Parts: sequence; structure tokens; C-alpha cells
Amino acid sequence: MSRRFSVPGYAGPGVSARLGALARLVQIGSARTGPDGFSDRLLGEASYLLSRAGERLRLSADHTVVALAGGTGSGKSSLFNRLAGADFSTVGVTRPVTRDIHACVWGVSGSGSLLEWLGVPRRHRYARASALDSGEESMTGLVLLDLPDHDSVMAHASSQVDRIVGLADLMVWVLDPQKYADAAVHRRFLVPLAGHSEVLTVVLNQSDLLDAAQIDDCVHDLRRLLDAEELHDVQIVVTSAATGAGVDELRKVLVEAVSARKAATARIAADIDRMAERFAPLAGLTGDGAAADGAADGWLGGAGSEAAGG
Ligand SMILES: Nc1nc2c(ncn2[C@@H]2O[C@H](COP(=O)(O)OP(=O)(O)OP(=O)(O)O)[C@@H](O)[C@H]2O)c(=O)[nH]1
Ligand SMILES: [Mg+2]
Repeated sequence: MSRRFSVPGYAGPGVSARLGALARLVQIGSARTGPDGFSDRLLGEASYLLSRAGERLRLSADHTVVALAGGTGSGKSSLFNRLAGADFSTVGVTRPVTRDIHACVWGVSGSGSLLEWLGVPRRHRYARASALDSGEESMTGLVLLDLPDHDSVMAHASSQVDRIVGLADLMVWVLDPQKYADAAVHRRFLVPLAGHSEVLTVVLNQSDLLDAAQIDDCVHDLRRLLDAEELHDVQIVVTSAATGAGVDELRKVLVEAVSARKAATARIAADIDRMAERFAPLAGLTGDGAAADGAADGWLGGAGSEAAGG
């Protein structure tokens, strides 16, 4: 019996598997275009969807990648440890301290290939396996990264930061009261994100070193800088990794990122399902067992509504 993924209650395979199957269908379909085969339009739209969903989603749709970035000594590792609830990443006075990316994963298995791809060494991978027991369900799926400083003397660390900026679901720029206006950070990392406030949060750390009026001045000045950079909607969170002030607020930002990511993934899963349905009537035309060879095994079946040339 054929099985339609749109049947209520049938969730089908995960988004990663769905994307893999759709990629295979496009590959097969590209060799069979024409009046009897797959339409160029269908293949074009499927390719577009694949590129939009991207390699990142194929690797792991269930994880939300949030990266702590910023200059050396701003307190990235200290905040990472606070959020992770353990001293995973070394904090120190010699600079720079963090030489490789560290990662903490909340509660979802299967992050190995993603962490590989992100370039996190095995010895620096930590898990909050007990997330489900500790009231942290809303963090499930979070992959928190502690990055080396962006202007590191170590070239490999600096290029790692550039790479992560392009693929994280949320970048958290950790600034400190002395260097929050650092022109290099603003020009190189913040300005290019103009118009993409949703992928950026700014943290003003070390607030324990300032009094209330100084904090207000700093936040006001930082807001002015961000406004000038067309980053009006970027949230500024004031924290102290030393006292724990503001860390709950930062945790909330991470939870929101996780739920936004889940919503986006659900939307993409629905898009893929609709797209795959359009391949259904053509799946038997390939003559090479395409529908049965595992590309869409157990997922793509039943009659769709779109025929070749549509
Ligand atoms: N007073 C105060 N000190 C802090 C705070 N956060 C971090 N520090 C101290 O600042 C120093 C640097 O902290 P790290 O967490 O190692 O900074 P980092 O951004 O990870 O630095 P790199 O790994 O070199 O890039 C350490 O001595 C921390 O104890 C804070 O909120 N308040
Ligand atoms: Mg560090």
C-alpha cells in the first residue's frame, strides 16, 4: 500500500532524510527531463528548495547552533560555562585562552556529524544529557559554541570564526565595557549583518565592573552604534559572568532561538513534503527503480497532482 506523508499522524522521516531523498529525486529527475519525464520547472523549484534548506539542515535539522563570539577576554568562556552549568571551557588571565571551538549540546543525540562539520575537536564536546530531567526541555537541541577570539593571533582560529559567522543560527557577540565600540568588530562582523537583526544578539558583559549609571551610558552608546549600523532590532543583554547577573535573560534568548529554529524547520519539512508530492506521479517513469531504490523509500508514494510539463 502506498503511504502519503501528508496523512495526519504520519510524521515521516526527519528533515535531514527528507532532504537527502529530495536531492536524490532531483539527481534522477535531471537525467529524465522532457515530455514524459520531470519538468524543468519542478526540478528548478526543488533545487531552489534544496539550496535554501542547505547543507546545514541536511546535516542536522534538530539542532540550533548558537555561537559566543567576541574579543579576547570579553568573557565568552565564562558565559559558556555559566550557561552550560559546568566549568567546561578554560577561563584565564593569559590571552588568548580559547584556542579551539568548544561545544555543549543539550539533550539531542546525533550531533556528531554537525560538530565535525563545525570543526569542534572531540575533546571539546560536552553534553547536557540530563536536559530533559533538569527543566531544560526548552533548550533541547541547542548547540552552544564557545569560539576563540575573532582577532586571535592564531590564524586558524580567526578563519574558524569567519566560517561560523556564516552558518550559526544565532551569533552572540560578547563585548566588554572597555572595548564595546571596537571599530574592527563593528566593521567586520556587525555591519555586514545589517538588516538581519534576528541572527544577532549583543551582550555587554562584565557589568559588575560598572555602576548603574555607567551601565546605562554604555547601553545607550552601544544602541546608538547599532542604530547607525542599521541593526535597530538587535537585542542588548547586560550580563556579568562573575555574578551571574543577566545570565537568565541570555538563556531566554537562547530558548527563543531554539524555538524559532524548530518553527523554521517545521516549515521547511512541510515545503519538502509538498515538493516531494509533486514528484510522486513521475516516480515510476525513471525506469531505473528510482522510487524504490531508497531515494524516497517508504516516504514518496501515492498519486500527486502535478504531471510533467506543469
Ligand atoms: N569582573 C568580571 N570578570 C569577568 C567576567 N567575565 C569574565 N571575566 C574574567 O575575564 C577574564 C577572561 O574571561 P574568559 O571567559 O576567559 O574570556 P574569553 O572571552 O573566553 O577570552 P578568550 O578565550 O581569550 O577569547 C577571566 O579572568 C574571567 O574571570 C565578568 O562578567 N566580570
Ligand atoms: Mg575563551
